[in-house]
Amino acid sequence: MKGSCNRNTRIILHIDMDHFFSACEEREHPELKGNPVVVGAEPKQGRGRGVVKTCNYEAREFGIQSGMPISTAWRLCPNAIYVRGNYRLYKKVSERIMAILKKYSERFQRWGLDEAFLDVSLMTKDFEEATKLAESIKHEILWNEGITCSIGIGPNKLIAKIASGHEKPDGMTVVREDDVERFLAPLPVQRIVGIGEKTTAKLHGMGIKTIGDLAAFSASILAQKFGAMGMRYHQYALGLSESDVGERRGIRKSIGHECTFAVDTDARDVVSRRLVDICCKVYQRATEKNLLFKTVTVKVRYKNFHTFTHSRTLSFFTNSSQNLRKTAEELAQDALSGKEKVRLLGVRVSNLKLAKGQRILI
Ligand code: TTP
Ligand code: MG
Repeated sequence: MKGSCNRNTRIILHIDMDHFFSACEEREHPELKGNPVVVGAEPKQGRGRGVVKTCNYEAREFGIQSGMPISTAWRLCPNAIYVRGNYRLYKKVSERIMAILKKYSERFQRWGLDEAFLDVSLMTKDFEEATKLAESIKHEILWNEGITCSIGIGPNKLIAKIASGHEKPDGMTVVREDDVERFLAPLPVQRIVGIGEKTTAKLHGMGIKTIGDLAAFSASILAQKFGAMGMRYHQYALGLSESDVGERRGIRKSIGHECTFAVDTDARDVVSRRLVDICCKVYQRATEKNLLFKTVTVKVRYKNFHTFTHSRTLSFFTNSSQNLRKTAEELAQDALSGKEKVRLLGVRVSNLKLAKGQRILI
């Protein structure tokens, strides 16, 4: 490791693999390359159910995107190559990529299967040197694993993460501290991590479309509308984030599982049984990771695609399967009181904490 420098600015890299699942498929089956490839549920000539997990950039040109019903993907591009997921493969490739990344800095944080942060402040003297290091990372991953990634470089995790998504695929975006405001201002608010569909709609209703609009907005009004998160959104819009890079901060903020019924159903016993199965899966994954949870969310998507999510935060952290099941059943009861048939059911636990007492932050 080279000597540290007397800069105050941190230099953080965010590495995000491009179209990860489909890239792994192309790597295993090179004949797929150049064709639109969709990973997800079986399309069954457009009658298939379930969703697109991801797709390569050729498929994205047809308008296909992750989370979309597989039947819509089929309508958009029936000639795409549709593959079911091979999670064992994705996990193996992910582990090898993470091992490569870890060599570059001990300040490393995995973020899901295909993303990671690296703090390279101590080993690079400026952003130019950090860019060279990022180029080496890209080459090493491509050489060893045959897949590309996009890297964002910034003075904190927030900026690095937004930057890595800026020039996908195979991108490299460098945002120095002096450029932060200019870089963020024109971007849509939903590029900020944690601003999802609902918050975006609310912000649009307030006339806030871009990150620049959000930065210029009154922090106290945002706090009135969104509580503590409002203040945080404002800080993020100004490009401010103190969060450190480190495994201790946790690799996930929630654990969930969901499934689409083979046929839409309003049979209460079928839905109830499926809910219990899903709870078991979530419980198993939480205990494997030694996690306690406090918030339970149930998601119900109806035949007409309207989707309701109901959450409850308990007054205590728990890892009890009974607590999970009971809470999920109560939440689902509210959501299943309508007459619509159910298409998809999901359960998620969040507000996680390691059983030994360590708090998991984003
Ligand atoms: P992402 O990094 O969000 O997507 P991506 O790598 O496929 O594409 P991009 O080039 O835009 O980064 O997610 C990583 C993998 O996680 C993705 O390949 C599939 C999986 N995934 C799901 O299983 N469900 C989801 O809803 C999303 C968004 C991703
Ligand atoms: Mg990715």
